[in-house]
Amino acid sequence: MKIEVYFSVYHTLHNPPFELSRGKQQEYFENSQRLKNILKILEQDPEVFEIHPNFSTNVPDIKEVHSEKLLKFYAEISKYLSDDDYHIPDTFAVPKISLLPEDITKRSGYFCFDSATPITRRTFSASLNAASTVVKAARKILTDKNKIVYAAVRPPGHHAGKDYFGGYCYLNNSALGAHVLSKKGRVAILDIDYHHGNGTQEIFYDSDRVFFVSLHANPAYAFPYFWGYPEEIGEGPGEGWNLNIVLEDDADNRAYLQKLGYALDAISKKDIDYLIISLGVDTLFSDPVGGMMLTEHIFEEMGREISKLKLPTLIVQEGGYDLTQVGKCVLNFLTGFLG
Ligand code: Q9C
Ligand code: ZN
Repeated sequence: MKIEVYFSVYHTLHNPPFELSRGKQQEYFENSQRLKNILKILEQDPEVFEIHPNFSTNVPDIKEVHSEKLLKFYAEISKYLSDDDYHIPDTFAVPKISLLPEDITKRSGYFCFDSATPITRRTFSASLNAASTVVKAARKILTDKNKIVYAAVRPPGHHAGKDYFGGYCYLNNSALGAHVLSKKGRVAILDIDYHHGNGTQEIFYDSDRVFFVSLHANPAYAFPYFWGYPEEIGEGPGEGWNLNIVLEDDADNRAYLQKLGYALDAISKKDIDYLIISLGVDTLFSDPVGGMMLTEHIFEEMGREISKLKLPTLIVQEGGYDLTQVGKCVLNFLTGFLG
């Protein structure tokens, strides 16, 4: 069997010069080398990976996932910034504040929740291209349910909410894909990035059309800190449709597979038609941003276990920052998935 790979060709347009993390100026970990490394490895096996570049930035229904004021903000700040400029908010609105500053350079703190997510002139274009790639990939799943489709995209998406951005994410790619699929059936999103997918959780928190299941490091000490606890189970019709499974930083392959087993069990107990995997490989022991104790081989095992759900599956790239290993981890996952 083949895996169709869709990739966001304009990802290189998003290339901020640095990030602020723990109060310090650091290299931008979510850089274009990540995706280049992944594609380079997948290109080596054209028998298995059928690679389709996506040049579109068209995202129909984007307003059903993100607020108009967030999109308007992106459009305006893109126009404001010159070519090698970058913007990092320095003053953040607490959630209760609803006033929106007129000045575009002061408005970012209303939408952004961390200091590691700079905006450049082309950030919005690159993000639209990533989102558009995932929507295209989701449509492919609808027309051919036997397909396994992998969306090789950046910037990633799972930290971006309806009305906010952060954690290297601007538009929620997986949520946009889930939105497309949820019109035709029930969807489960399995988020295996090291970090909790707070944005995806928020977008579907009151929905019983999309079951969000996330395995991640304990938010007591791991980003995004304010979300990701097991007590967060969804609300209204969505109650019971949000599942957070917490791991510790010392989690090894065994501990991880055990908890993945719980997640897969929970998904198989619901009547799910489509699966989206938010694939972060920043659980690798050597990852400079995340990092549990997982080794690269475990990703193959993870893919194999998840494939046993036998669901039409869309795999969406999220984190993974060890530039020498990210491609190998993704390859292992996809190989495992094929069985
Ligand atoms: N060192 C994704 O993996 N910075 N986002 C953490 C503490 C933000 C990660 C700061 C990490 C965001 C998609
Ligand atoms: Zn992550």
